[in-house]
Amino acid sequence: MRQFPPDFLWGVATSAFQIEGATQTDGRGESIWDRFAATPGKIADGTDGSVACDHYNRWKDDVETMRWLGVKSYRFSIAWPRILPLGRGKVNQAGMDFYSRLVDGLLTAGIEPMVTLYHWDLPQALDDKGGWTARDTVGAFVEYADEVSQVLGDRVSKWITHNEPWCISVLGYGNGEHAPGHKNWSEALAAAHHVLLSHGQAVSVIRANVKKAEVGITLNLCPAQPASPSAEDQDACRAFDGGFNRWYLDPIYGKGYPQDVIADHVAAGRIASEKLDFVRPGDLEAMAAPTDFLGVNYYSRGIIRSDRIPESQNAPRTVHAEPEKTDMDWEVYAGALTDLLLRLKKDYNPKRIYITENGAAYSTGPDADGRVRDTKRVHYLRTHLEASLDAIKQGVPLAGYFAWSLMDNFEWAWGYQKRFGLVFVDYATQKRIPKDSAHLYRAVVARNGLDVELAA
Ligand code: IFM
Repeated sequence: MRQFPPDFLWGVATSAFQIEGATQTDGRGESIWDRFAATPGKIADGTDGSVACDHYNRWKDDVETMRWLGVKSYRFSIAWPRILPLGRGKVNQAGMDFYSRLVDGLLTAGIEPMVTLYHWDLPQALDDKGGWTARDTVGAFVEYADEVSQVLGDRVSKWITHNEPWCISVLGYGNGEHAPGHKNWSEALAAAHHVLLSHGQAVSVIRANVKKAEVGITLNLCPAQPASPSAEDQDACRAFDGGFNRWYLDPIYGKGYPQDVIADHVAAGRIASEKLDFVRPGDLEAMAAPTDFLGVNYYSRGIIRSDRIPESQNAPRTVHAEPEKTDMDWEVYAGALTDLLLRLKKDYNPKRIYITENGAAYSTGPDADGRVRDTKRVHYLRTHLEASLDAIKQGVPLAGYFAWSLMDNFEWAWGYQKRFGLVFVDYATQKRIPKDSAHLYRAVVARNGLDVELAA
């Protein structure tokens, strides 16, 4: 019997910019992703988020799809520029009303809302003043969190401050693949610090506005394994894990920034000295505000090979990637999810964990009979759910799983080329078609377990 605990929270996840469209409707302000997507060459297929899945207008149908799926919860994000078009100041009532209606619609359908406050769409007006590299943005975020939680807090108890600080800082400010597209490592570190600080400061503000608040943050984590037992590979693996995982986990759980990674940054010339000049007295304590859960986004593992020595001088590889890769070129390897969850319990002991994202990009579309046979996603889903169950059986306080994503959507710098949805979206007609993976997920949720079969 491969059953999940009785109160396991089954959900699906999306984010505002990836699905809503209507970027110029009802007083919404410009976001860094509108500006970035409008810059030639930034989005692989030259598209933008102006229509996306037209969820702003079709949200009722999308809630119906979720009701059909049987999920108990829906994780979505609020577009900051809909609430505060200039980042701070006067609230745009029409924007707030949209989310208020969505929350009511979900509750009527028996689906619990889980709100992410920041999933990357920073108001452009704040970027004009330095974005996340500016300490002022911390205060702006806390004001925004206050406004939203005051209004929705009577109906929403689960709050995620930020989605994936690594992506916000490294992709946004370090390598420039995401908005706002800067390429400066010291900016990336300052941005990460301000994101984590704003998280810590927002926690108490949300708690003050929400009676039974459950507050957390979502990190994208990538478990790493050295490609061989060589000292070089082991050190490269330490550094990768440090920069990707520990840099965010350690401060949130009160351990401060990892010293070994600070030394790596200095050695690489990313910062001038080990004194992080963006850290002020009290910051580390604020960032470590106790939370109710950790949100984990897991997609794949890293097999780490040192680039410090030539391949011929390194030890032969002993860890090899599985042949199956998703359309993102990410290895399909579910075992690392169990390992990751066990490690989180051992090293950080979060009260609760939700897998707030997990999924796979495959471009499978409808066959002639209209059915979307996304067998590879079905396999991905099954194996990762097995891996989640393994972790629960070994004592990890995993309380829920949110499939990424409810439907195909705007995959950032890739545009609409990568499809992560359980539901297929025909962008020309906005028709939604549940894929085989949606049928599987529906069966799993209904049974609260994995002993389910799909019709051939
Ligand atoms: O689509 C993204 C999402 O916005 C954040 N986590 C990873 C997903 C897939 O790349």
